Amino acid sequence: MAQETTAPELTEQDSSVTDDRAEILKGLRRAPKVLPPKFFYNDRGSELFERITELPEYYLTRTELSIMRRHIDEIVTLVGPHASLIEFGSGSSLKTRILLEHLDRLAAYVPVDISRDHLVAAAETLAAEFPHIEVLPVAADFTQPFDLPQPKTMPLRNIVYFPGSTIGNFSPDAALALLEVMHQEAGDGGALLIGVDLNKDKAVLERAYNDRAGVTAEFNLNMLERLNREFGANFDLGAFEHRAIYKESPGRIEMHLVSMREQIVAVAGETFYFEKGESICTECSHKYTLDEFEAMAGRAGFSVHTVWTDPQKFFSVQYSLRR
Ligand code: AVJ
Repeated sequence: MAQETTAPELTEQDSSVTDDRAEILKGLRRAPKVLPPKFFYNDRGSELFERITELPEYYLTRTELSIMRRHIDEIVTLVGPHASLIEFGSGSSLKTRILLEHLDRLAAYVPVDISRDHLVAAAETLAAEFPHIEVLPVAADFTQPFDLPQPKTMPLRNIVYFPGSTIGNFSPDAALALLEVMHQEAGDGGALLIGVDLNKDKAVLERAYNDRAGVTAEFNLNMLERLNREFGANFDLGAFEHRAIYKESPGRIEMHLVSMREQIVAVAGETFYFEKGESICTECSHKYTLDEFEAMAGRAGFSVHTVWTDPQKFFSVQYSLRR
């Protein structure tokens, strides 16, 4: 008999509508020019990111996955039964599946993402795969506090989950503010499970973002292609080059698109002048030491309980209790 499937019920936060076009123009008017990394992830960009995660140089995803797999029993024990798992991001990743497979009688799985369509699609897939878990997607900008839906079963505690070292995409100030939102959403007795990429040798980091196969370059340039298609831009993709460089302080990888010549580019009815060698910064990926991250989490009201790392100490998965 065919199993009846009902689409997960979506909660939508009526936050201020974010205007992508205005955000792009604002970034390009700045000196130096910037574009927010969230514009990487159209269909093509998400596909390219998937390929990045499989590159030999890109250690992050496979290392985080192996840490999760190796320590899942301990994670299950720490989380305990009847928790509500609140993922910041829409959670189509393998890491989320590991948790949904193993955690003990989850009261609910609550993915939170601003991209409504992506969120609904991912939630439907997971709800079908895990019919015994109540999936309650929330369409909201998770950098601002949002209301949690009420699961049918009362959760014993909230576990905020933020994998992938996405925290690294936020400046230290913005990361602290985001951890404060997580602290609020975790509530009394709650905890945070987060993936954090660790600071390391410059050569290892620069290789991870300058892969030999050129997939990261394609991923970076795809942002301009997207601007051409969706925002009335006329970037000459052959006149920009991908560059990823490590900056010591604060420890971070910066991804740039460098103009190979002097040129003028139109974007959404506005023109922008580029000097030869001038760049657009498309992403910062901050790398933390364990002490730095502990201090920041501490300021947001979390006490680090357990940190798992790989033998090379490249990446960490951290479990912090809400104070
Ligand atoms: C998804 C933000 C963790 O910063 O490593 C990968 C994105 N950018 N290669 C990262 C990314 C270039 C990635 N995060």
